[in-house]
Amino acid sequence: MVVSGVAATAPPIPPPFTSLDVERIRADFPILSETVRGGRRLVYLDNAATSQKPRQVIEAISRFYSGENANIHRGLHYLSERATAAYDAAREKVARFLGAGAPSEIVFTRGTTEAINLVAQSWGRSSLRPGDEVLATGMEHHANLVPWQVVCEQTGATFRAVPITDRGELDLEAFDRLLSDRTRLFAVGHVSNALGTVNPVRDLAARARARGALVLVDGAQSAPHMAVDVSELGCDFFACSGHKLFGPTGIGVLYGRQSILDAMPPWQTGGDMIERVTLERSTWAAPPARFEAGTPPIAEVMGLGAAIDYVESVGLDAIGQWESDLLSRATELVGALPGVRLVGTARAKAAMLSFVLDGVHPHDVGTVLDDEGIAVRAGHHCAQPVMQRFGLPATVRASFAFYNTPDEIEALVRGVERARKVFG
Ligand code: 7TS
Repeated sequence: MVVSGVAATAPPIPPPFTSLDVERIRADFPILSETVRGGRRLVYLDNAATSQKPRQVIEAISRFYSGENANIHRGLHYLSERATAAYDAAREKVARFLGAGAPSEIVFTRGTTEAINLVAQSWGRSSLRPGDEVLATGMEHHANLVPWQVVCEQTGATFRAVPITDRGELDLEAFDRLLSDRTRLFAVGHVSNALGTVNPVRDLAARARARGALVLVDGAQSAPHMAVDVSELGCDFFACSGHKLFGPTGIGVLYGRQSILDAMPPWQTGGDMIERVTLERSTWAAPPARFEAGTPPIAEVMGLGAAIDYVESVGLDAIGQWESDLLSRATELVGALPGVRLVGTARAKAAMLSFVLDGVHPHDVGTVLDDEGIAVRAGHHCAQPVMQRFGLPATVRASFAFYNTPDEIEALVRGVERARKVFG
């Protein structure tokens, strides 16, 4: 097979992909058969920003609003009881999906960002002191940096970050140097959204916990692509977002080790999170209710449950294998294009490709690709320290999901070639 537009020096096409019935899977995602930009077939390669939704998720939300809508934990009426049972069942499903010890270790949040802010403002604000340190890394999304900087300012603790190497891996020697008995919490992304690096979190967590630090893993970019087991990772907190996991926006998850959640004060207060309220004082419900003040995003929780069912029906092993094949092919073909420099060449990578094209601004590459119906993200990816580390204003990022195909990678390759011809 010849890929049109690819230089004659392009490497040979690798052997056929592992089997995944990708056409059947794609048929479940209505948006993937949409056309954009005047009739172009949509090539959706912006999955790290948000993933598309299968009809099973869309229908679960629609079914809830059409026939089951009621508030939870309040009414004794039929619909409320059913909604409450379904909400609790979804929490059990998430607990199982992430390998938590019990559903009470799962707090529903609006997303990864809110989950991390919850830990920073509840645990961090109540227990950090001057002299304490919070250690993050130089490859974190702003959501796993800024909340720690803020709580360090509020408490007088010190914020530090593990530097990254030229390949986009964590500098493990620096990690060992920075980790100390003063480190109270280590906050690390499982997968970098700007570089694709998969961090060795199990090993890092063991080292951090051995020094007495808590470990928070930002799993926004890992949960959609690989099997996660928080007990195996050995972390104390794990955060992820429903909308990157083929579920709806507005719902995310915080896993917290039970004994730690039990000792944490509330962050937001109001209905549903109390044990008893008098006009003089109030006491708090046990977790997870303590951290879910107000009416939660009930329909979104139903959608998240359906998304987990869907992902499990495809199988995370099959997903991982398919995406690894996509990544290999994209790396070979895009990496071989004249003028392309890949940013982030870690030995362990998830299925995304960050790159720059010599002499062409990433936004211009994004615009040319968009003209062809190809959706990528061009920018700093909410990871400005990563851009600073590599001396770049931005990169182009193509991020894949299990419904992407080898044909779509070839479309990406043709699009980048065109950008070079137009602007180069
Ligand atoms: N952490 C990581 C590693 C992320 O990639 C993101 C979002 C977040 C946290 C925040 O997630 P949220 O659901 O609370 O917004 N990442 C991206 C991205 O790469 N492009 O758009 C959003």
